[in-house]
Amino acid sequence: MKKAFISVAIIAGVLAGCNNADTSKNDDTSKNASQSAIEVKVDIQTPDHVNAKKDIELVAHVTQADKAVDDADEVKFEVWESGHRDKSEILMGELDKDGVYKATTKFSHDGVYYMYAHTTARGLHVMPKKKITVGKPDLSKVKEDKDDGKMDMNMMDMDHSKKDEDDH
Ligand SMILES: [Cu+2]
Repeated sequence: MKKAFISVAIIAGVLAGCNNADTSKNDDTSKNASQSAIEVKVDIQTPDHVNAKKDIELVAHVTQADKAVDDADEVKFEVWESGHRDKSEILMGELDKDGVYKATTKFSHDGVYYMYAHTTARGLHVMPKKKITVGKPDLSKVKEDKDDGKMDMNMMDMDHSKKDEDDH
């Protein structure tokens, strides 16, 4: 019985997390999940400014009640250049230690980038977003980012009901 309930909580968490840009907002689905589980916090520790053509560590620190979470089901980094969410790159984070998950990437050119740390742990889905400036981009040429917090991928496409609301 317990196992079945946890699966439902995961699905609710995933849908709530990936369809709303602001995950701190409690809608009906996330409310159900949060009653059964203590909040999972994800702190992105990648610097705000990095250099192009260098190995950059994408780092997420996952905690629950101030304790490190070493058993996250998945920490998936999604990185894209501002205005090019359709060309985002996915990198799987691997546990380093003490709840710190890492992946290494390289930015080929200066620009404004965004990343999500899609984290599924303890039956919840949390996905903080962070802006990363690479080098010294010409800000007059940076495309505005139209990301609205939705994941464009396979299973996340299930929830079409939300789409209309979000676009207005
Ligand atoms: Cu997500």
